[in-house]
Amino acid sequence: MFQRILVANRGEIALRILRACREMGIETVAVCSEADRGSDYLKLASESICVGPAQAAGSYLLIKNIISAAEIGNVQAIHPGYGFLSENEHFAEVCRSCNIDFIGPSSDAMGKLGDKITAKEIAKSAKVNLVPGSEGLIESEEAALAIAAKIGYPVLIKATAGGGGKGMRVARNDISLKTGLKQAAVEAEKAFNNAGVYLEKYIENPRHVEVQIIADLHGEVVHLWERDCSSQRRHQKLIEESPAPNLPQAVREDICKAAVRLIKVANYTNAGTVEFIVDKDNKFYFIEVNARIQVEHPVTEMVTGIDLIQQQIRVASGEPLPWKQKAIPCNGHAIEVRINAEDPENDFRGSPGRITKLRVPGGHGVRWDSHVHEGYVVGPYYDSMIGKLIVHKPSRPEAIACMKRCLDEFVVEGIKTTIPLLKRILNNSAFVEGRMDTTFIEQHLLVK
Ligand code: MV4
Repeated sequence: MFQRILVANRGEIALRILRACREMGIETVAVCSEADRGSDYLKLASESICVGPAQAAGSYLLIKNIISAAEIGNVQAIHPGYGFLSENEHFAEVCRSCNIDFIGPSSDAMGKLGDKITAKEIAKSAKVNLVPGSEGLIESEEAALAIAAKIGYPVLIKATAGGGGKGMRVARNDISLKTGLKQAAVEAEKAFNNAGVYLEKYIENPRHVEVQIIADLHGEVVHLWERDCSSQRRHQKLIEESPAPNLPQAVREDICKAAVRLIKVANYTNAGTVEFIVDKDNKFYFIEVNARIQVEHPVTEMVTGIDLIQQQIRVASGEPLPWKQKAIPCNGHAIEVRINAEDPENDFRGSPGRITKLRVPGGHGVRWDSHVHEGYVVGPYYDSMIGKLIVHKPSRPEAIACMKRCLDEFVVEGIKTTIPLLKRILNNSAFVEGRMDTTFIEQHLLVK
C-alpha cells in the first residue's frame, strides 16, 4: 500500500480524497494555487505545496509543477480527482515514466476511450448497442449526406475528441447538415485541436444513464449499478440519483452487464463510468466512457455502501477487488444536488463572494460533501460548485421528501446559489414521477 499520495486537485474532491487517505493511514501531499493558499481543507493534508498562480494553466494543469510537487513530497502515487489532469493521457504517461502510480486507468486505455471513434469500435466488439451512424470519421460532405440518407434525419454531428456535449450539432436536413459539418469541424479544431467529426442518429429527448465500474489490475471488473443524470441544464448536471427511476430491472441488468463487457474489452482499470442514453422505449445506446471518478460518485457510494475513493487507491496499489458482482447491493435510493455559486437571475453566471452565513442541513441519511465554511471566499477562478448535498433513504419518494426538507433548511448568504432552481425541480411533476429526460429542465422550468 502507498505511504504517501499527492492529491492533484482542489476543493470538495481534494477534501474527499484527503479524508479517504487519512482513514487508511496514508500520508498526503496537497497542492494548491495561490488563490487556494490557506484553505481549511488543506489542513487535513500531511503537507501542502503551492504549485502556481490562481490560473489553472499555471498551477493545477501544469504537469511539470505537479510532478515537481510529487518529487518534493516524495509520494508513491497521485490521485487526479476529476477535471484538471484526470483524463490527460500525457499526464498519466508522465507519472508512469517518473515511477509514480497514477490512481486511474493506464494512459493507453484512457487514450483509446478518449477518442470517440475508437471507443465505439471497442463498444461494437463488446456487443454494446451503438446509435446508428457513421462507421468512422466523416471524410467528405457527400459521405455525410449518404449516411444521413441511410439513417434518416435528425442526425447529430459530434467531435471525436469532444465529450460532455461540446461541439455537438443537430442537423434536420441536407442544408443544415452541410453547414453543421463545417461549423462543427472549425469548433472542434479550435476546442480540441482535432477537427474530426462523426454522425449519429439523433435520439430525441433521451435519458442520461451511466454505469459505475471498477476494475482491478488482475482482470476483475464489477459494476456498482447505474445513475440517472438527466436533470441537466446546458450539459451541466444539477441532480443525479441511483437507481435510475422507472428503468425496468431487466434493462438495468442489461445496461450494467454491457458496461462491464466494454470495460473488459478496453483493458480499462480502476474506476470509470460508462455513459448511455436511453430512449422512450428503454432502448439504451453507448455514448462514451468517463475515465475518471465523477462528481456524482457519492450516490453510488450510498446505495452500495462502498467507499469508491478508498477502493480506487486499493486497486491502484495492486489489491484485488474484495467482492464478487452478486455481493454488490443497490439499497434504497440516493439523490445528489449540486450547490453552485451561480446567479439564477443572471443566466446562472458565476456568483463569487464571501459566504457570510452558512447553515448546512443534516439528519438521517444526509451527507454534505464540501470544502466551504462560513467566511470562505468563493473565487472566480474555478468551477462554481461549492458542495454536493446527498440524501439516502429506503425509497425515492422518501429521498425526495428528505432533499426538499434539507433545501428548505439550507442557509447560504453572501453569494447567490442554485438552491431556488433545485427546489423547483424537486417540485416538478416530471421529476417527481421520474419521467424526466435531458431536456425537461430547459423545456419546462423556463430556464434556457
Ligand atoms: C446524444 C444524444 C442524442 N442522440 N447522441 C450529450 C453529451 C454527451 N454526454 C452525449 N450527449 C448526447 N448524445 C445521440 N445520438 C443526446 C445527448 C445528451 C444531450 C444532448 C443535448 C442536450 C443535453 C444532453 C444531455 C445528455 C445527453
